[in-house]
Amino acid sequence: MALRLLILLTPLILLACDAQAPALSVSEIRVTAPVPGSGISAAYFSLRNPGDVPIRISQVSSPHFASVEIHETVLESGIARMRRVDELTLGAGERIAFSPGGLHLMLADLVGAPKSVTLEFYADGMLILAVTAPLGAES
Ligand SMILES: [Cu+2]
Repeated sequence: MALRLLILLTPLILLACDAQAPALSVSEIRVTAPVPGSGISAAYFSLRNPGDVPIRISQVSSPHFASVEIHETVLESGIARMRRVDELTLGAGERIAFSPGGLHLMLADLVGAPKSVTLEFYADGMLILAVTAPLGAES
C-alpha cells in the first residue's frame, strides 16, 4: 500500500519541482518613453508559459522605476479606464499579449536617465525572469 502511494505521488513531486523554477518567456518587448510631465511609461510584450504547469505572476518590478503595476484597460460605459491587476495566471502553454488598449505594464517614476530598462517578473514571490529592453523614443 505504501509503495503504491509512493508511485502515485511521484508524478506530483516532479510537477512540484517544475513549479519551483517555472519557465516564462517574454518577446516583442516595447517600452515607451516617459510621457513628458508625468514620467509614466508603458511596457508591451508577449508573455508565454512554455511549461506544463500554470505560472502565477504575483509581481513585476524594475530597478529603473519606483512603481510597476500590471494594468488592464477596460471599457466602462464606452469610456476606457485602467484597472490594476494584482496577479495574472498563465496556463500551461498559454500566451498573453500585453498591448495598447489591453493588458500593459504601467511604469512610473523613472530612476535616473537609463537608455534601457530591466523588468523583473516574480511568480509567488520568487524572481523567475529578468529582461532588459531599450527605453523607447516614442510614447
Ligand atoms: Cu495603465
